[in-house]
Amino acid sequence: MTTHSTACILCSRNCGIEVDVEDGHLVKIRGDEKSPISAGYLCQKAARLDYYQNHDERLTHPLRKKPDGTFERVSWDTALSEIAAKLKQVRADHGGKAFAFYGGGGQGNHLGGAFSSAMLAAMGSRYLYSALAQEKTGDFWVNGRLFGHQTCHITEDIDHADYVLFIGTNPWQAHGIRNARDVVRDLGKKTGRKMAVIDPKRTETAALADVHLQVKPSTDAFLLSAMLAIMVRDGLVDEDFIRERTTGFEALREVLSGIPIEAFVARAGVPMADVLKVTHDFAKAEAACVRIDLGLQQSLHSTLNSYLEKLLFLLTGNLGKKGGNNFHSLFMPLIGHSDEGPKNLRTVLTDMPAIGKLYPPNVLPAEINNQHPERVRALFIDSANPMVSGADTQAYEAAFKKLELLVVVDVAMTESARLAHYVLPAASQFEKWEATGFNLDFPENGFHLRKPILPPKGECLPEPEIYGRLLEQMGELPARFPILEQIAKLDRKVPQLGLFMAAIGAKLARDKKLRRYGAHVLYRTLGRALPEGAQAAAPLWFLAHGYVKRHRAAVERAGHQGRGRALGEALFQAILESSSGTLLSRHEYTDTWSFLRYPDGKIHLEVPEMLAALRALAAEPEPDPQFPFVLIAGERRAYNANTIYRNPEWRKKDPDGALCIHPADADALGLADGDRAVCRSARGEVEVTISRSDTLRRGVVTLPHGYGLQYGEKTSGPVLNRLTDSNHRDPIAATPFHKYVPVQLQKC
Ligand SMILES: Nc1nc2c(c(=O)[nH]1)N[C@H]1C(S)=C(S)[C@@H](COP(=O)(O)OP(=O)(O)OC[C@H]3O[C@@H](n4cnc5c(=O)[nH]c(N)nc54)[C@H](O)[C@@H]3O)O[C@H]1N2
Ligand SMILES: Nc1nc2c(c(=O)[nH]1)N[C@H]1C(S)=C(S)[C@@H](COP(=O)(O)OP(=O)(O)OC[C@H]3O[C@@H](n4cnc5c(=O)[nH]c(N)nc54)[C@H](O)[C@@H]3O)O[C@H]1N2
Ligand code: SF4
Ligand SMILES: [Mo]
Repeated sequence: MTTHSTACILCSRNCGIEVDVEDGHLVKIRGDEKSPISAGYLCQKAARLDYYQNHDERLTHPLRKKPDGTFERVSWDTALSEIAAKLKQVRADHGGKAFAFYGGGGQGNHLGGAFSSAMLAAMGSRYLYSALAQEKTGDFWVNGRLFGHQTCHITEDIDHADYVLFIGTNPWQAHGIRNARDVVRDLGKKTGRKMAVIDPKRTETAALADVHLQVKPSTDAFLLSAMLAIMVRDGLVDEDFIRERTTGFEALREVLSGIPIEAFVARAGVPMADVLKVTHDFAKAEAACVRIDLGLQQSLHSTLNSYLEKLLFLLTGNLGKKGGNNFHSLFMPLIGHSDEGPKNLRTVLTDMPAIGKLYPPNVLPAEINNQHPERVRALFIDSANPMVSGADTQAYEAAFKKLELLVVVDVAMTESARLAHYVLPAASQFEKWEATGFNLDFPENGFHLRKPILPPKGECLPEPEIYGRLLEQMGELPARFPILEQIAKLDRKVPQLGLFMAAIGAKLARDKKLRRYGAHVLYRTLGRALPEGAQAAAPLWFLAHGYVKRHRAAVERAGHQGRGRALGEALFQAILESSSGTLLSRHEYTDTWSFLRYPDGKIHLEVPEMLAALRALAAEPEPDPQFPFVLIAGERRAYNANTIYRNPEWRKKDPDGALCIHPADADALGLADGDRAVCRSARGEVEVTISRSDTLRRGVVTLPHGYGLQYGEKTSGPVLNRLTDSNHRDPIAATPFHKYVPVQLQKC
């Protein structure tokens, strides 16, 4: 038996874990107390990670689809040379934009993304589709407008806040914040700190809150605009902050002054007294912050919601201070900035621009399944399973069958992989060097480079090898760079001299085409000089230098030392050496202002599209009564973890992913616990098992996401996205309205 430090890969927190490994199994998993980020914290899901590492649907060899629809085993050389030939043919016949890439990283594996993104460059396409663009792009768009750049992402300093407002998020189950259960439990103790929750369900988090505003689903835009209007009416706005830090408040004030507060609060279905209390307590708290997630981002008015929740902390002056909301640094560039001008490449059929350099999964089926000469014909999917996780399973199924080339890179035989022409087996996150790019904390931000703790199964390869070999087959990348390799070896002995930096800089200046393959060049040069086979970590050297350039003082405060370039080297070295993760930076609260990207250094509160959407709210019709229930399609529960765990045996309870319904609603339909029922939307239907729960409002039902996965011959739980429609989406970001799916129910 051996013991190793690594991380849990099931959610964005990537808590540090210590694992005992025996005979290829993760036999015992403990929280890693040496982690500077999670400090030993774990939730119940992590203990069962062996179900991710070892199961019957793990891929072990490259597979090629035969004409009869079954797969045959082929060698890596065969698979990659055939894929390369097909890609070149598509590029020659239809142009590179006939190629799209979906995914490139899941909940914990973002190192591979540095290498897979080269595929787009090689093809000359920018169509990067990502799960982030089915939840967060409305938020990124608003950030671009308010703060001047779509990468200005907000975090919340819950540990130091006196008042925390959770909207549309259940950290108890979903986490998303550091050591969530400890933090929420602590807030729930009557210690003088307060928390309020806005959620249609009395979640575990809501049950601990001082006030729970149990809103009607998808009425947050009404509720939040009423709260903002109350702030204006009752003199709760921080006028000094508005004057010093913002522009455009007058236009906003005018719209907010016209909000019919009583009518909007009534529409949200919550008591006015509670709304007043939350608004006043939030505004008057010494330090307050807002934490949001899918309940706001995947419900009606998604992008508008992202604007309104930010106004809560902006109008009360809670940005850029201890216990408030703040910007954070990013070590890995998970998103970029997409200019809204004509340079932004729009999709052919749906006319969608990129936001944060990402395209929304909701438009992909339409972009494939059409007769336009410039349609998407070749697709790579990596670390994602859109057949199950994308809205509108039926639309994906029809679209994927039309593709001339579908390649899936995954660790398991997924529903998407079953439709592919080639399936390429990736080494699991415990079989390779890996890291998360979800380092979104402030004032302290950390990074954890994880070492492999097991050898790859069968012929599995890490992503840097898969994509590197493919680029070689395409004639895009040489296998070796002998001179740079030599210099890298020398450089590692005396990195302070910056020999390698000078050499690679000169090489890339001479050979401009190579620049797009920077991660691969580093992998093949510096990577070979790194200790312990840490080849895949080579791009982190570049990122470390970039990070130091932007945040030198904060990096020094985190304890790293070095003059000039040496600080970047020291940071990189610390990352390489710390098996439980390292602190990257320790910011001061006032640093927040340096993240703002408008040349005037201000927050631009006036966003015309958002003000128009606010004005339009009052005239919005009430929901269609044809469907008596609103389904919240995709709840986080104790036993789901996206589509990462495939073997259903990992679950200790809720094997069917039951539909939760209020007992009075269940009685009206004659439904007892455990009964089966058909849940029908305008798009499709699924069979469900009933679970009665008085934590819900009347008329609201919920289903978990991440079920409906095939394992052997069995599929456990509903294929939720058979109910959702890719056209039921936000007008700006095209994010799906998963939290508002009108449905009917009928006992089987
Ligand atoms: N256990 C578990 N944890 C996970 C995941 C998982 O699959 N399982 N997935 C991870 C991922 S990818 C993500 S993005 C996060 C998501 O994390 P969360 O967004 O926190 O999780 P959800 O349960 O999807 O939604 C949060 C809450 O929104 C509420 N809600 C629904 N509709 C509305 C509404 O109209 N208004 C308001 N105010 N609230 C509403 C729901 O009742 C729910 O309690 O979780 C991560 N963590
Ligand atoms: N109706 C509804 N649909 C939803 C949601 C909802 O709430 N409701 N939630 C949405 C959200 S927020 C998200 S983020 C998405 C998530 O859905 P996806 O974007 O599909 O991502 P995951 O489910 O995390 O799937 C990850 C895939 O990566 C594979 N994988 C694991 N490790 C590796 C690795 O090292 N390399 C490679 N190449 N592959 C690996 C897994 O086997 C799995 O197939 O689902 C979305 N779908
Ligand atoms: S909070 Fe997330 S990363 Fe941490 S143990 Fe739970 S699932 Fe894993
Ligand atoms: Mo997500």
